[in-house]
Amino acid sequence: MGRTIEGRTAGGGRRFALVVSRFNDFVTSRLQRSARQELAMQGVADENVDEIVVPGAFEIPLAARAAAESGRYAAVICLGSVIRGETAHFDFVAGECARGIARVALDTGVPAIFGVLTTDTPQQALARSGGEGGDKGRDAARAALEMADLLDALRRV
Ligand code: INI
Repeated sequence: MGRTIEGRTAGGGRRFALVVSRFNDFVTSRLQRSARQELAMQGVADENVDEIVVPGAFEIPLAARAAAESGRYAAVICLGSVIRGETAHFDFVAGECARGIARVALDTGVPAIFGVLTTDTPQQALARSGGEGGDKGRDAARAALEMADLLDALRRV
């Protein structure tokens, strides 16, 4: 049998970017706090986490791309909240955001993590940002740590 190659979440020594959208900041501030807490728990020093603020989820991919292309970060963690109840163009904003983030990762080779909640209601968004429905900010940080480590491991194979 061949090898199993899997990333670990221990993050000491690596730099990370958080791209956080201001729209629905009653949710995105919770995602940001959880992501930062998780990075710290896993050994990432506070000064190794840069935060980039954008107006809304639609703008996340462009800022994420610039961060990824800078070569400074092991991964870019994208945090946003798109709520269907508040916009007729939910599908455009959420769809373009998701597609754009995926493209950043594939085009640059730097993990770009989709920590964007897409929900029908504000209540669902709150529940999934550290409430009874889970914690997307923490999960996004863990995915970033794992993918950064996995890509390093794959370079060594
Ligand atoms: N941006 C969000 O991040 N979440 C939303 O729910 C949202 N709504 O409801 O419209 C939203 N719109 C703004 C959009 O992301 C852009 O900032 C704007 O269209 C300017 O390009």
